[in-house]
Amino acid sequence: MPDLFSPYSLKSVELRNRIAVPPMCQYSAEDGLPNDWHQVHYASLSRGGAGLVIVEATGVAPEGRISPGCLGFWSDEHTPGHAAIVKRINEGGAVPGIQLAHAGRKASANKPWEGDDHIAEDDPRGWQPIGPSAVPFGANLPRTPTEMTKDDIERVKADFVAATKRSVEAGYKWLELHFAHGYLAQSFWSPVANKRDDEYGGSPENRARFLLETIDAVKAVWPEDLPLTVRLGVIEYDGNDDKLVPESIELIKKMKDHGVDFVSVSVGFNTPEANIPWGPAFLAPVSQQIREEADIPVATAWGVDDPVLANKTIEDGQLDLVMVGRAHLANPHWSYDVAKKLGKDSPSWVLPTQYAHWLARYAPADYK
Ligand code: FNR
Ligand code: XEN
Repeated sequence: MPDLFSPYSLKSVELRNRIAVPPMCQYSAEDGLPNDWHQVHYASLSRGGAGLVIVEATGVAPEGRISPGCLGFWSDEHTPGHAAIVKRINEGGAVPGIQLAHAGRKASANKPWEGDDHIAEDDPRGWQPIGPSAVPFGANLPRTPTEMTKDDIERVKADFVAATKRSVEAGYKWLELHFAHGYLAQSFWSPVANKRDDEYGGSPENRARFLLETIDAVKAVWPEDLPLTVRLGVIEYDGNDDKLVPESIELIKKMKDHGVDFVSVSVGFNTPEANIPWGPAFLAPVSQQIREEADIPVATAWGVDDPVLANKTIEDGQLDLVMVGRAHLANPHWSYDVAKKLGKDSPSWVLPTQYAHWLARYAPADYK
């Protein structure tokens, strides 16, 4: 029976354990370009012992960024910076992944520490967001998006394809399409955000169309032997989940038929009117349901950072990987630390010598 520290294989990729660092925006780029911050941040996360490090939501187009500080991959100028991140993640022993994203109606926002709200319409730092329909998210993101034309849909799919090709070139080995958190693809799936009356709106089959077409387009250029994954919000906690959850499971079955290898299960965040039952591993039960009913490997994040609980979700067959985000920001060596404490550290993935030597000789109490 695998545990948190058993290796995990998917297609040609082998992770040294079952801990992944999920994508976490750093809001620290200019013009989408990775810089020193990103190099240090991702190197450190990889050295900390996780099996997989997924680089933050990376805009496939400038207007697909959440904020002006988000990473991008819409031009060849972005490739060297991403290749350097890949090199650093590889050096630390984790597998390098990337999340490709389009923020849709939630785009053009201020950085969280500068307000987290939509940039004012007359502010030249912002831009006009797009979405499936001219329906704003509301709350702190009140801008009404422009309803996408068929040409817009084709253009965004082409942007995903171009960014995927560049991701291959940069050396990423795990691709996650950001179909969650109320951003563009998630809002096509959402009956709350998608009010279209053409073949991209209405029935679940139509609301799935943009997502499945994007998967097909990306799959054509992503290597067959590498994992093609999605992060999908399968649940909203807005009172309509009796319908949405079974529909999401049917969608995941279709995604699997279209070549998706793995799902990171998350929340839709399509409406501010949700009542989310935050708590330890609260998405583990629905993740397990998806794992069993859609017969696809799954991960989830959101409070799976208690070591014993994280281990149990793997041992009980609820999850294939655990995603541990904020705990890795608090302690980039979280994975190593947990392994050490559970007596599971392996000679093949110890801390770098520069640290390990001193901890072995003059260890603080925790490391003895
Ligand atoms: C996030 N999250 C997130 N999710 C995502 O799919 N793409 C992203 O780029 C980001 N960015 C991001 C930035 C920051 C600073 C945080 C804290 C979170 C959500 C993240 O991947 C994860 O789901 C949550 O942090 C919940 O997991 P933890 O932190 O409870 O382990
Ligand atoms: C709806 C917010 C969920 C958490 N976050 C997710 C992000 C960035 C901000 C925080 C994302 O998915 N890019």
